[in-house]
Amino acid sequence: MHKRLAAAAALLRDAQAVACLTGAGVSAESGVATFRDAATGLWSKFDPQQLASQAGFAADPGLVWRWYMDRLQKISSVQPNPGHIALAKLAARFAQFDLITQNIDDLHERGGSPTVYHLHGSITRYRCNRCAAPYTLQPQDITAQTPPVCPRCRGPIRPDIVWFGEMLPHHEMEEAWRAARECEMMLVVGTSGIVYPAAQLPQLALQHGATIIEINPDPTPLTPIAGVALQAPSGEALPALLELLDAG
Ligand code: BV8
Ligand code: ZN
Repeated sequence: MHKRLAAAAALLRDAQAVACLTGAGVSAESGVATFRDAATGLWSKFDPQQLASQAGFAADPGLVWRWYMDRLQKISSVQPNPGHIALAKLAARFAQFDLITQNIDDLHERGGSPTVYHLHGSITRYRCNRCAAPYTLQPQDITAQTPPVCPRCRGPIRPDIVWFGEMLPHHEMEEAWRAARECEMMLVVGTSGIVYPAAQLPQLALQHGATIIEINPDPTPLTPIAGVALQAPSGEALPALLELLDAG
């Protein structure tokens, strides 16, 4: 592992433009279940892909609302881990650094990252599922058994995130695709590389001549295109990378 860390640090040392794509794994050491495991405990009998969809919301709005409120309470109760914090510090070392996340939590922001492109939206924002009017969550909504109703059109309120089958936000996609084209190095941290179109970004970076550094304890469909695969938890690998770069 040390040899690979040194190789990754050597590649990053002279880089000017770096991009980073993160997935649920970067928040795992904060205690937030990864998406593949989001259906743990009482949710284990549900398929997250079913719940994270218009069909799932239409079928049982209360169930989906409770699933998100439980995840919101979990996210609000945990802290950014050393991986989030090291990533924010690493970013400051490069002339250009773009952080793109598939995560809906705000742990990158709370870990010190100033600009985060959320390809799949954020659980901190809410909107009407019918008229798309933004909605400010009220304290009583957190424990409600059914979604709040839109003050404007009485439609059901939902988190401002991207469900399966829904389009990704235009601005974030533009920025992420720009970053993938411009970067010399792309860090791919804590993602199973299964969900599209996000999973296309490492391929796009590679096509534009970038080198991919993957940080994931397990191999993924992206591992074969990684120049360096650090098979370790991000909460350990990212601080170790930062230390090597600081050592000069
Ligand atoms: C769209 C918000 C179309 C919700 C999410 C067949 C083939 C190809 C594509 C498709 C297909 N069938 C359907 C599709 C499209 C679909 C898709 O890709 N499906 C997949 C499952 C095949 N994509 C979509 O529907 C997208 N929209 O395509 O629209 C369209 C076109 C035109 C017009 C209209 C519509 C929308 C996708 C976004 C869905 N929303 N999230 C919510 O969170 O509730 S995605 C969801 O899964 C997560 O948010 C996350 O972004 C994503 C992937 O999960 P990961 O982040 O990778 O997490 P995962 O648990 O999978 O893996 C964790 C990894 O971490 C593991 O590798 C693990 O080893 C590692 N790890 C664990 N611990 C650590 C660690 N790593 C480091 N350190 C550790 N400590
Ligand atoms: Zn409405």
